[in-house]
Amino acid sequence: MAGPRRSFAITSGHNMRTQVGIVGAGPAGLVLAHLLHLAGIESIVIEDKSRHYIEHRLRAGLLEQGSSELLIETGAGERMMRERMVHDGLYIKFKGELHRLDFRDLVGKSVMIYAQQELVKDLVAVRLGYGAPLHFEVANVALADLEGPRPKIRFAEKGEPREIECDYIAGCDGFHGISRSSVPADKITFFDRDYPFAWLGILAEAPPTKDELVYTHHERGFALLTMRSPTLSRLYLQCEKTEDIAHWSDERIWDELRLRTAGGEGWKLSEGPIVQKGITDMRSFAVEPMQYGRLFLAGDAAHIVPPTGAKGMNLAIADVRVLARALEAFYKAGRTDLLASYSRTCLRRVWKVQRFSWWMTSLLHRFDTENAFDRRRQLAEIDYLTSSRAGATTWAENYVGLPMEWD
Ligand code: RFL
Ligand code: PHB
Repeated sequence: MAGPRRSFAITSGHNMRTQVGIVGAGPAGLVLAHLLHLAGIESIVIEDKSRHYIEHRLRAGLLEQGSSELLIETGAGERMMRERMVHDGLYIKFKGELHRLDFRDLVGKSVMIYAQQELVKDLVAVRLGYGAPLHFEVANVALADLEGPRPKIRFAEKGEPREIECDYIAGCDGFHGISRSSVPADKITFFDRDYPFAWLGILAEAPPTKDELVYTHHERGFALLTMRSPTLSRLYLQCEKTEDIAHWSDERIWDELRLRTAGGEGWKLSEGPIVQKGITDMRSFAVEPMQYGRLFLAGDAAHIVPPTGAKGMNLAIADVRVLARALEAFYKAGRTDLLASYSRTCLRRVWKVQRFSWWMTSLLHRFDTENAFDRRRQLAEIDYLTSSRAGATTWAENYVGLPMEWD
């Protein structure tokens, strides 16, 4: 492997050169670009959507303590610190009764609500603020020469062909990107699990019903009450996999949410105009290894978890933290050992988070293939987890986020 080279990004005609080429400007690509910049490593980020599109795409909302600390420590968390909503626990509702998991008491940590699109806005502003390259609306992205010392990213920009010659490429282009499919089929193994349901999600102009998230187990299916601000609620309902959103009037959505979350002294679901609605698929998916030649896969490009544990964006941030450290060791000290162990290091954590996301999904959803026995078993497990300190602690420890690197 070639030793470290000086930092430079040259543009000549349609060709560019950089140290790390980053495909995708989601949380993974933008956090990686930021960490590399702080380490004095050049990168070029390319994104196939527009800046407006990625800054308004409604997705995740919950950040683990470790993710938010990373953003704050690296100077990207200024607005987040002002606007975030810190949660020291969460509520579980089952058999119509509310129970609380107190993270602070159990594991001494918290989580926070800060919308993914807001984080993306902050990271785009940080990157453009230091004048680093970020190309939006590129087309026909393709990767080449991944096995050799000078891998390339080819794409079209405003109709013109472009090429970036890199030392390394980070595939941060999400589940539907081109990076993962650039790895030859015999060099990568897929692991996946499909779930027999989906989530219907809404954004409503209504104050949150409770000060923290409410995860609800109900005979009719799972429901989750989360939030984006003191005046904006985000709510999810388990629905059929093949559900057509057109069949869900606002009235029907509120009726179903009321039914599933009902019960308990003084309970009243906070309601308001629905400003957005959509259906989200549920899937568990991972690849091994997360590297091929000089291509490193990170975030949703390498793994997907069902949203029940609120882990996808956090996993993306954990991956790129490992990758940034490995690249820094290479450029500063010529070390290649951390790059060689990137996939192994990430996968140790990825599989623990896969397990947790699958487990929380299995615990709280209604599976039509299961019977009354299984419903009783689920309820007994939730009862155990909310009444045993040992049970509650293991849930809290995973939910607030496992250590970033599992040493
Ligand atoms: P992203 O965010 O998908 O970013 C990939 C970027 O790559 C671009 N791209 C390309 N660019 C160039 N060339 C190509 N050929 C390209 N193909 C694609 C895309 O346009 C995009 O900008 O992946 P990344 O960075 O790995 O981040 C992953 C997270 O976005 C994802 O895991 C989370 O949103 C998952 N998730 C949650 N995660 C959490 O940590 N906490 C949560 O509370 C949480 N809630 C959720 C969620 C995901 C949800 N949906 C919609 C799937 C709730 C929902 C409903
Ligand atoms: C969200 O705020 O969108 C959210 C929170 C927790 C989850 C999933 C989504 O488990």
